Amino acid sequence: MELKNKNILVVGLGVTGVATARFLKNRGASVTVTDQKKEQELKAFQPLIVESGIRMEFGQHRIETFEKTDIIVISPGVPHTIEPILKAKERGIPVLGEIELASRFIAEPIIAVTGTNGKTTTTTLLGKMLEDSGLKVFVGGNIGNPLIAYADREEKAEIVVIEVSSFQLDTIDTFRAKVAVLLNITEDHMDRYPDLDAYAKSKSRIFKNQQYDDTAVLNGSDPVVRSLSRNILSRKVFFSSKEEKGVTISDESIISQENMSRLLADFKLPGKHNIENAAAASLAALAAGGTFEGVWSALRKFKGLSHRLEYIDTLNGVDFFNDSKATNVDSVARALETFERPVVLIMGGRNKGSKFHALRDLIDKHTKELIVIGEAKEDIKAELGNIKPVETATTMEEAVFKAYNAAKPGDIVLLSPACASFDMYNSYAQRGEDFCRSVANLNRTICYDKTTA
Ligand code: UMA
Repeated sequence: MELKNKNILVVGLGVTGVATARFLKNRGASVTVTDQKKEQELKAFQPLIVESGIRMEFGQHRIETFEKTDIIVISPGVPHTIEPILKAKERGIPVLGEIELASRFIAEPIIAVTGTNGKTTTTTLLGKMLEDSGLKVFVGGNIGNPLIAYADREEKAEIVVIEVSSFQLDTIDTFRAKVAVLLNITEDHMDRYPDLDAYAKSKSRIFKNQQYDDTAVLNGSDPVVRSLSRNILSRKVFFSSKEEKGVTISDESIISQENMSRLLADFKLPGKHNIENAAAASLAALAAGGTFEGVWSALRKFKGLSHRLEYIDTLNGVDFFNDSKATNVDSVARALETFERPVVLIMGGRNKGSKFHALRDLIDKHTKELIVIGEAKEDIKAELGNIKPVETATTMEEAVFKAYNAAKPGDIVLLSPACASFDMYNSYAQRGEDFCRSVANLNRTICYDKTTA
């Protein structure tokens, strides 16, 4: 693909926009970046491209800019259905996503992971399995490290492992994954897709362009994933979770059932969903050239990731868990199913069009009280309020304090919001850190009360 002297418009100035603009500039393109936010709101990113002589248009998207460019590259957070993009497409201007552009400049095999939940855990674990198998690996994508940054660097890996979101899959064209993993599909991002069907179709694009000698790793316990698998051309390997710990696999050409059980027996993270993630990562790693020993070594060492059912502390017998990454209803369901002791649940944030009432049975079975925060608090109250007591809080500090007061020794306080964080924070990570800070402050208050009593 020739980029030299082409006028290229990059839409969205986040981590992807910065990396894309630099990549294009390094290949001799004439680059403009546009973002609907005002310049003051882009202070974190704007200085990163200012030195490279890249033009910038902030505060709005000008249709003329879109129409007089040769190629448009969009960031994942930019819907491909906004008016200026539709108008440019009508004029025949190519519109590519960053993953599509990057993949055209990557010769190494790409292993891609998608699904509604568990993507980051599976991608990270898969990367470690391949590393422990002795391979040089790049791990990136939706995990926070754009693929285009890898395409831009000189030092190459032997294999590329990426987490891909539905937003990124919406704008692929020739992108081909040597091994593609689909973990699960439940409702999410209903503020961007008209219905579950449209969202699922977008996820299934991960298999687009796969050939007979590629591999698809699929969750056989997920009915939506199963129904999507019919049209896949590549070798299909299903893993299905069992009632007791473990999975069954549909095709033993990658690993025998017995050896898969041996691997999973040494995996420590709690919950059926984590067993599914570990099985998917193991199958993908082995299909991509990883060794049994490498997979086993990574499974044994893996301690999980921050903000995903992460144990924080125990205060007077109450255990605190940070699950800030649970930004949809299904991930809260998975978290609740993991606990047998009563849970005081902190939920809320920015509603992504979720149906909170789908949690009614689990809330009834596992929780003793709900503490609701953020923009979605009234929606949550309306849908779940008549099952268990609900209190509202305006800050995380207040939510943690109220949750602790509602709990008894042996209970669990769980932050698992079922919402995006953007009403109160820049990211789910910042929200999780605020939760951890609030737990630490509560600990100090309790200790102080004890010493002064
Ligand atoms: N913007 C416009 N016009 C629009 C819409 C947005 O200019 O019509 C601008 C916004 O004002 C903003 C910029 O686009 O300044 C943001 O773009 P972006 O959201 O793509 O930001 P990045 O920092 O590049 O982050 C993206 C992914 N973000 C999203 O998908 C929303 C990151 O995933 C990803 O880590 C990163 O690229 C690197 O690949 C985040 C995420 O929440 C973590 N992903 C979703 C998820 O996991 O559920 C899909």
